[in-house]
Amino acid sequence: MSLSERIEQLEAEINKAQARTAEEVERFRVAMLGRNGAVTELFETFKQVAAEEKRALGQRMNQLKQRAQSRWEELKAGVSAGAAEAGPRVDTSTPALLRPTGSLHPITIIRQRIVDVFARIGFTVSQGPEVEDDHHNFSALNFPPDHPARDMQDTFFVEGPGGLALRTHTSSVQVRVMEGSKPPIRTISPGRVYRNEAISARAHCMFHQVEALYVDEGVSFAELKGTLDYFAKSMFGTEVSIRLRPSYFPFTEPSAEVDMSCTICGGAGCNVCKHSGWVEIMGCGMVDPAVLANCGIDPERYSGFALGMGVERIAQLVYRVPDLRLYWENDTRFLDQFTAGSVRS
Ligand code: 2NM
Repeated sequence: MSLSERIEQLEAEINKAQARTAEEVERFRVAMLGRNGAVTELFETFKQVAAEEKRALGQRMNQLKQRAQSRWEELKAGVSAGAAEAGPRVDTSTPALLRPTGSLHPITIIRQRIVDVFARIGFTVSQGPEVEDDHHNFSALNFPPDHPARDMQDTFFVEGPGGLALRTHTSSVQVRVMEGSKPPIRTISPGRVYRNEAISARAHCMFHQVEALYVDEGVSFAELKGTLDYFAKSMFGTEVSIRLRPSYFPFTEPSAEVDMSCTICGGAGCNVCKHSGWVEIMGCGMVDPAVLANCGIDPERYSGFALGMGVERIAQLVYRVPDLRLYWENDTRFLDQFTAGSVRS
C-alpha cells in the first residue's frame, strides 16, 4: 500500500471513529496519536520517502494529524455532553406515588342494591321532579287540607305563585306514574326528599327514599308481605325475619310499619334495637282506593300495595352508621370505608 493510500485509509478510519465512554476516547487517542499509534507510525514511514514526494505528501500528513486531534476533541466533547444529559440516575426502587382512589358514596351503593333487589322481581325505576306542586305531593295522596305535613313547619315551600314545594316523599312520582299509565304497574321511585326538620343524629332535612308501587287486578296484602320478606332477606340475609305493626298513612289503608329482627344482636337485644330485638325498616300498606281514583285508576277493578323506605336508614343498618349526619359531612375517613360494589377492585 502506498503512503497516499494509507493516509486515505486512516482518514476514513478517523472520521468514522465512535466513543461512548471516556475509556473509548482514550483508546482512540492511543491507537492514532500514541507513541505506537497509526498516525505516529506513519510519520516514521514518511522519513523514508524520497525528497521530491515529501512536499506534496507532507501537507496531507499534517492534515491527517490535525484531523486525528480534532476528532479526538469531538469524541471527548460528545462523551461529557452525554454524561450531562443522562442527569441523575432514576431510582427505580422508589415506591410509586399513589393517587387517592374515588369510591361510591354509601347511599349510592345501597340505593343501587335496593334497585337491583326490586328489578329482579319485575319493578322498573321511575323518576320525577324534586320541586312538586300541591296536587302530586299532597292532594292526590289524600292529605286533608289541614294535615300537619302541609304546614310551613314540616315542608319547604318555594317562594312565588303555584304553591310549589320540595317533595316530602317520592309518592309524588307514583302519582305521576299512575296518572300516566295503565295497570299492571310495578315501579320503584328512588330519589331525594326534603323535610323541614332540625338536623340531628337521627334526622336530616334532606334524605333519600325508595318507594315501591304495585297495582293490578287482585293485588293482595299477602303479596305485600311476600315482597317485604323477599326484600329483607335479599338485603340483610336469609336469617332475618319481619313483622308488621299497624300504623297510619293518608295514602294507604290498611297501613303498617315493617320491623326486621335486629341484625346486630340477632334478636337478643342491643343498643341498636333498644333491647327490643326488632328494628324498623319501612312503612307500607294497600293503596287507598281514593288515591287510585284520584290518579285515574278504577278502584273497583284494581288494587295495589305500596311501601316506602329511607335509604339512609337501610344503609345505617347494613353499615352500622351511628349518626346520620356522617353521610353529608364528606369526611374521607368516613367515605373511604365503603367500597362494596364501588369503582375499587
Ligand atoms: C310509604 C308507606 C306507605 C306509598 C304510597 C304510594 C302511593 F302513591 F301509591 F300512594 N306511594 N308510596 C307509601 C305507602 C309510602 O312510605 C313510608
